[in-house]
Amino acid sequence: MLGPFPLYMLFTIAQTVNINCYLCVVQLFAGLAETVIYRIYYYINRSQNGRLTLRELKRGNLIDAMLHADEEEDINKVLRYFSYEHFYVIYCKFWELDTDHDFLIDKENLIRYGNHALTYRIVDRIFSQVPRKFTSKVEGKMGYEDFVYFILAEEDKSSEPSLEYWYFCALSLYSQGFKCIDLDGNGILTRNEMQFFYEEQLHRMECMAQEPVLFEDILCQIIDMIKPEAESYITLRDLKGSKLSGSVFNILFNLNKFMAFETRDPFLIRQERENPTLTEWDRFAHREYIRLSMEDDVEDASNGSAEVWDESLEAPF
Ligand SMILES: [Ca+2]
Ligand SMILES: [Ca+2]
Repeated sequence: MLGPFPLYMLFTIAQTVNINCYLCVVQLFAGLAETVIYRIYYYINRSQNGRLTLRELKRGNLIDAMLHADEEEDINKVLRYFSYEHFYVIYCKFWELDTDHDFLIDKENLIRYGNHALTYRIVDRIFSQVPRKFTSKVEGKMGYEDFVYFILAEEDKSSEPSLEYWYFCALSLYSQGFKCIDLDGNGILTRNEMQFFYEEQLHRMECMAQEPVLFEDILCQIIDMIKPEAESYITLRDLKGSKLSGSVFNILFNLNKFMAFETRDPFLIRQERENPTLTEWDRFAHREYIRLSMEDDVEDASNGSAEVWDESLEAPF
């Protein structure tokens, strides 16, 4: 399906790394190709049956992305699917959590994601395989493919596949028709369901001696943000019609992002203003790539030079 493109990428990568490190190139290439494929399927294979149909291909932007990759000399400028930097961020995030490096992540590993941003309740739902059945064959553990789906859903919350991950999963090979935050699976998000998730956020705020925002207040805020057709519950259609649906998910189960939203984090607001065409995912990947590169003690982290690629290889590979 990807045609000659991976070979082109291999050639490009091979030019930028130490000639003595062929194994690194092969491992890097395998991880990169795998990640690109999972990203394509996450966004385009909406039926989640593991097979791309012609209709899905036409509706998606894969062909455009491939043409872009063919014309663009700097692969990192091809933000849809093929960016090396995006792959590097995903891979390093997985590597950081997978402390014993057996390529599997358990519940305790995932709870550390994003500086312990997520609640136990939502991590429980993920490990109950409600949003998506794990492809890992090891019970209670998430594999790399499962992690790619998770991180894209977590960091690109306003995109449609993410809405479906957190709220609604179509009946398919990888899901069982259940819904992640729609606890009773009746297709609507009620006050009780929101309260169930928010309770843990409230408890965490109290533990951190932060001034808690009471559920009644937060419920008014959510209704105000989403403006649902019916005031007593929220439907998938309501969420799809609102630009703030991602923030509602953060209110319910990601404390750090909820706090950033409540305090109107000026850094995030400036980043949005500077690059209004970028997606939430693009901005996250860009921030994290710079952070990871600095951690690797790379001097010129932001210009995508050959030295960056070379040094980067030393981390997970
Ligand atoms: Ca592990
Ligand atoms: Ca429900």
